[in-house]
Amino acid sequence: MPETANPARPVDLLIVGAGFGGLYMLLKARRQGLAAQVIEAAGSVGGTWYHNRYPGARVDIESMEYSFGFDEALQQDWHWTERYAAQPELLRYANHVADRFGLRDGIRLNTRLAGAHFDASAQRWQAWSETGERWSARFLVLAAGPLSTPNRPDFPGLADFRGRVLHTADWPHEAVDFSGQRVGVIGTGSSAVQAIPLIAEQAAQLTVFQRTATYAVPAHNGPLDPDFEARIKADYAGFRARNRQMMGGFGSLLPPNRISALAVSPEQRDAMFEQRWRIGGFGVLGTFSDLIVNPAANELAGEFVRRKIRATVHDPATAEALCPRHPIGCKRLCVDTGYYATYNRPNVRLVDLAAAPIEGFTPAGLVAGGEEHRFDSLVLATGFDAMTGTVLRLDLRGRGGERIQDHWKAGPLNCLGMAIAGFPNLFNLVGPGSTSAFTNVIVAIEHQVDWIAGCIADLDAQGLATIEATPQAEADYVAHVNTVAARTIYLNCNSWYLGANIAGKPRMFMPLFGFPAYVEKCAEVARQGYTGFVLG
Ligand code: N01
Repeated sequence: MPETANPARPVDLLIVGAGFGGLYMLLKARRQGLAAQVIEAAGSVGGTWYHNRYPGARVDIESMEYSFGFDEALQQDWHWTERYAAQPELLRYANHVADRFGLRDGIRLNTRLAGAHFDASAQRWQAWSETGERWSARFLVLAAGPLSTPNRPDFPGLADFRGRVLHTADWPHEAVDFSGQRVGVIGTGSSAVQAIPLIAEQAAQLTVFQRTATYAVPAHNGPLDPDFEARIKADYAGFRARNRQMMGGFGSLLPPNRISALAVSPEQRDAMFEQRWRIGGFGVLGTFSDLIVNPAANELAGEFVRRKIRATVHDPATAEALCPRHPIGCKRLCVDTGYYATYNRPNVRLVDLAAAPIEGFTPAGLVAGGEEHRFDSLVLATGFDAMTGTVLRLDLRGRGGERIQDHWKAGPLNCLGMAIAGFPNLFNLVGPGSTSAFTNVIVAIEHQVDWIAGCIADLDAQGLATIEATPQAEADYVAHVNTVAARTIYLNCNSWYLGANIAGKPRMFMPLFGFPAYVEKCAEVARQGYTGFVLG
């Protein structure tokens, strides 16, 4: 810990990050009479929706679901303009929440946490920022987001490229104008799928560099239907409660799906896929009960989407290159507006890196498969060092000075997707082991924040100072996450869920599938007096 002249400010909770997680944690802590401080590296609240400003950035869960449910007046008063809200509206919503609940005076902006050490004698976290502020906190809540450290692959020669380089997750605040430009996009995940159709409309020429083809289902976005809004608002609490019973914490309005894809005729199957395709969004993956657990059923869904791609994309070679071969849903499904059709434009070209890998950059562009591709601007849509990247950049040390980098050497060990053995009184919000990646993340955040607040209240009621997961509980929990994943198709491809998108990252399946069972598990641990934890 660096020596600074600044005295450490004592707080009950130091909360890192002012996205949806940090905002709700601050509100909850204050309502419980705790002194809490949020620190945020960015210049405003909003987290993900502050940084990800690329063209087309919007949520892929319906706005009426992707919003806080903890306050009836908030959810009644707020009006979303579109079925899937765009980034500016989501950022306005985060700011509205900060203002409505008077949170701003508890948030220190432009303040990046540098490190935190657990002081076992004082039973407190001693934390400091890159700008020298210090805090002494009973509890440390990391709410920095599972997708907050952009992945910038180490392409040979990239520094030689003379054009502009942008990253979707770190997009400039001023408008970027691609008019008349030749643009290259590397990556075809969710960010790229949203950005590509809009960049293609503006740029003179767009070249997309694809390493793995992606499955995208239509969003059918549009203005929010006022009748639908009124219907939801007539019983918003009931709607939220029904969504919490769903595997992903959303989607309770979709038609029931209790049958196997293998139990119906091909004609019936296609009709049912088609029905979901017309509704749009992630519901396509829930057309049948077994698409995520049975590879044969999954293959039928994958083939349905491949047929859609072939029917949409005119050039047969491009269509074939766009057809994914891994199980659908194994990498996060993308929700699109005109993604595949964009490849019919005369100014768009797809380069299949599987056939022609990137060899290196030149001042004018990049060389792939022996051909030089020239462009004025390059967009890296290469994703994130997900779930661990942000935490592993900290100087975080637990009991006995153990470094998080050592504790997580073989992968991000955790208990209940929140706690880490040897790191008492630390809660990692929507991190490894949580259901965040498979859940409407706001629902996941609300659940974890409520659990953490309840845990602190229980400790305070009993006059206890610390809570710490045991190494055994941690090992058991990580085994549980992996056992659940092994019953699904999620281990059958290279995804960021597995850490497989980052060279050298330990391969460990990080998110837990199944929100309702997770909620029940957390509740049971608390009910039984925090089994798997040592209270001190
Ligand atoms: O990132 P990604 P993202 N050379 O990791 C490619 C959420 N999100 O920012 O598949 C060449 O999905 C990589 O290729 P491959 C959502 O949870 C939500 O798009 O690894 N290519 C892939 O094509 C999502 O899952 C929303 O072979 C390289 C792409 O870059 C998560 O964020 C919108 C490469 C990265 O795709 C991440 O999405 C956006 C290399 N060295 C994001 N390295 C919505 O709510 C990587 N790639 C709508």
